[in-house]
Amino acid sequence: MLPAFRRLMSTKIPTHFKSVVYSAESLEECTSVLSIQNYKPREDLEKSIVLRTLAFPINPSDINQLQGVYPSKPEKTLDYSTHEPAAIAGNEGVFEVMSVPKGETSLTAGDWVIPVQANNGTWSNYRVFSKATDLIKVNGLDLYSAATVSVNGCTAYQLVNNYVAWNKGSNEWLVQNAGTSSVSKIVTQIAKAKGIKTLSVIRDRDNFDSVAQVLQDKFGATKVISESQNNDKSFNKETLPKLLGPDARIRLALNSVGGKSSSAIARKLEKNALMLTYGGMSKQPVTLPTSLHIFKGLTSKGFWITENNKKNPQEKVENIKDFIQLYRDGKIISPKEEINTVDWDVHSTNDEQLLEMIKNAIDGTGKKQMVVLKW
Ligand code: COO
Ligand code: NAP
Repeated sequence: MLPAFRRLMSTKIPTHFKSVVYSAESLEECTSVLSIQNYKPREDLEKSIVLRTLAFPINPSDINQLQGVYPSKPEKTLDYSTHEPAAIAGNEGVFEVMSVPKGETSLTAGDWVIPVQANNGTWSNYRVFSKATDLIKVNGLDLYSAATVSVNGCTAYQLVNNYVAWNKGSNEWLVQNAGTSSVSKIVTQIAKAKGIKTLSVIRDRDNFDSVAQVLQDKFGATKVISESQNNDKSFNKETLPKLLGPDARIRLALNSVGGKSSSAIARKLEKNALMLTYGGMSKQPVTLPTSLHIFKGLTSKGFWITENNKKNPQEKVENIKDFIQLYRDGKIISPKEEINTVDWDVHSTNDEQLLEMIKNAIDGTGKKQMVVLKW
């Protein structure tokens, strides 16, 4: 951290900030609600924790907020030189501490931090916090892990750890759909570190074999199957037991897709097991076979990290500590290669270019999109 600290000694505290803001929402064209605002922060910067942004990902929930289909909403204010009350977009990102008020000893210039809670607005070059307890240090992670640990890292950590009392050394499995997602890749690595096997379902594709190979070799997925295999009852009866091996128990299903895919992963569970739904990428309702409820005692529950963090912020602090240790131990790798980065050069990117970049990133498909600020 020393070089960052030295650099910051010569960095001037800014007088104006630049943020990506929105006043209204739009389901049809969510990028149309965004604008770039330059404004003088209303806080007394001498008495505040001033942060500069290093990177922020664009998550499905950030898009949901702009679409107006997300129940957790930031407060809108007139603080950003807008005519209508507005909020800064984005819910996570990694920041570097530039300065702290006199007497603040828990943070030092150069520390890397993330906000404890969502809705703080992260799509901005600088942010200001009044309390160090609203921030968590993430020193020790690389840029890409630090920028995504808050939402996807903690989600994966809690999905694996909080619901099933796993028996280490047994042939115990979790099944998950959207096996290529950022969350699923972290789930896979955390599960592997705990000795839990993962059956990852991914959508059919021409390069299925190579994608499955990467999920197995790089992230440690135990087996990868396609959605057509997931939905094929004879595959489930004949092939799957051979893939799983003797005395296998599939104890947990993690659903972030919905529709038919959710029925098919639920059908693989043992009796009295649990399916957690944490996303709905297909935008189809979660459908579950009646018999699973009546005859197999299935429990279907929702999972929302935002709500969990509100109820128990200390748990997030603990999760991050463990996550950093797993990263240090090489059990979780950087998602760098899985991310499409977009550079925001704070010295040369103009407002029009920045807005265009952000809009393109929101519309981007394939890899996770992340904006990286070049200072
Ligand atoms: C969304 C969602 C997960 C909400 O899903 P729901 O199934 O609850 O959505 P509705 O029942 O309100 O859907 C009604 C209607 O709107 C339906 O169309 P019809 O079947 O033709 O009636 C939907 O397809 C459509 N709809 C719903 N959301 C959208 C939409 N059309 C276009 N765009 C959107 N967004 O399904 C969703 O956006 N899913 C993908 C992203 C996702 O998984 N979000 C989970 C957020 S939780 C999270 O990430 C937490 C992070 C901390 C919002
Ligand atoms: P991501 O890295 O962007 O990955 C998106 C995933 O969704 C990919 O696996 C992609 O599969 C799949 N997908 C895209 N469109 C799909 C469709 N129409 N049908 C089926 N699958 C589709 O996403 P992420 O950031 O990891 O987030 C994954 C999910 O977790 C999202 O639903 C997000 O909202 C949710 N989430 C929820 C919480 C919570 O607390 N509830 C927290 C974090 C994330 P392909 O490779 O086949 O394109």
